[in-house]
Amino acid sequence: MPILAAALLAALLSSPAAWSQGQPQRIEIVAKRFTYSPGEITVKKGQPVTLVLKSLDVGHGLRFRDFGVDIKVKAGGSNEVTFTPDKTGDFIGHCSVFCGSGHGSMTLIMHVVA
Ligand SMILES: [Cu+2]
Repeated sequence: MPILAAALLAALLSSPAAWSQGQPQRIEIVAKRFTYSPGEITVKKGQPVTLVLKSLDVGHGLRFRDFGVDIKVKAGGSNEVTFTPDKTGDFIGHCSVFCGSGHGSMTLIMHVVA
């Protein structure tokens, strides 16, 4: 039954579980004065992750010094970066574009788990 076997293989390869293994985990983060939503994310060490940052108002950024990550978005725009966390722990990301009075306290927590 070669045709049945081929169909079975095709179904397996196109299943979401098989597909997701080769793809970076994708996390959308919405920024607006002076918060991120969600305010906390969890990623896995050694697994590529794509952070998609969108701004609902002015220009914002998101920087994780520990991972050399710095995404910047223009007002109302979006941008993304892909990286692979190489250590576990809790890391605080800061807004990297001055956006007003609450800019200094605009943070996002990233948990990197094993
Ligand atoms: Cu800011």
